[in-house]
Amino acid sequence: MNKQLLIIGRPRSSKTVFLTQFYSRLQKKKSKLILYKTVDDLSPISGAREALANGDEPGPTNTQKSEYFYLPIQTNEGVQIDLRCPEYAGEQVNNIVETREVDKTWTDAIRTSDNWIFFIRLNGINHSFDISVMEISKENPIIKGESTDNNSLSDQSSLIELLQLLLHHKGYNYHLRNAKIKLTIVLTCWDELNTNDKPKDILQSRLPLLLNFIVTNWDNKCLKFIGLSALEFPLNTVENKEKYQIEGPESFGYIIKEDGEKTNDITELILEAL
Ligand SMILES: Nc1nc2c(ncn2[C@@H]2O[C@H](COP(=O)(O)OP(=O)(O)O)[C@@H](O)[C@H]2O)c(=O)[nH]1
Ligand SMILES: [Mg+2]
Repeated sequence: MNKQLLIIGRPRSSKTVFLTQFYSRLQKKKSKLILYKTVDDLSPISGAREALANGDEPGPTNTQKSEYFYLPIQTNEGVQIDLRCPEYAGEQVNNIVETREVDKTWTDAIRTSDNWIFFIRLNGINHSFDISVMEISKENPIIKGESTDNNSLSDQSSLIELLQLLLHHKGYNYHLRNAKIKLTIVLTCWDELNTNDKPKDILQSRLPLLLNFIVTNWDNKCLKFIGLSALEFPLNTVENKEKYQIEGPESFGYIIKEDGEKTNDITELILEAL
């Protein structure tokens, strides 16, 4: 079986950290999935691996860089799956929304993958301009609000727009609910949210419009909502850095399944997305 997984996410949504932690677990055999042969090219994640082993947070992925990270994995039932995860700078995703242009690498990735994993870091989402905070008076007719750039799209609208663009390039028929593409919404950096809620409920409270768009356009059978903390905690204290240096990066990270169950094996995210 040759499955191609497309991980989509804006800059700083934990893509590189996830792929690196995913690989480390596979390599240390601390997972349900295993590698059925060695990985030929580790260069897409080599910088991040080194940083995490030292207890440091990895730097951003080079903007020009766009490569595939190939993982030959096997489930414990013996099913072999070849995963190709594009490893790219998240700015490319921002460019797609801003310019409405999708280059060939991206069009190919969209067309050849029926399993999309959408990474959303809720803490990095900016709030849309809220008309209720506008203050206009006779003395001061200028709008006062949180945002000075009222014409830019809110992050929530951008995410919807992005999904629409991807569906368009996939050749999606808008009259039907999508039952062909499996969409897994992953709320990343879950540790930052300090919550016991289920992933879908959090999405409902934080990005209701996006959730509405997704559930109206997708068949329920092809949808999943998962929480992910690939790091488990930020590496901004000496104590946390030391945990990584002593126990190894692969000892950390967890996912929250749809029913709220927590598991330390982040490779299960891929099983959920298949
Ligand atoms: N607290 C916390 N921070 C994270 C987590 N995953 C990534 N980060 C941090 O967020 C930043 C961006 O992560 P990165 O994987 O490079 O994002 P990418 O741009 O999507 O590849 C880095 O500084 C990471 O250390 C997480 O699970 N929890
Ligand atoms: Mg990256």
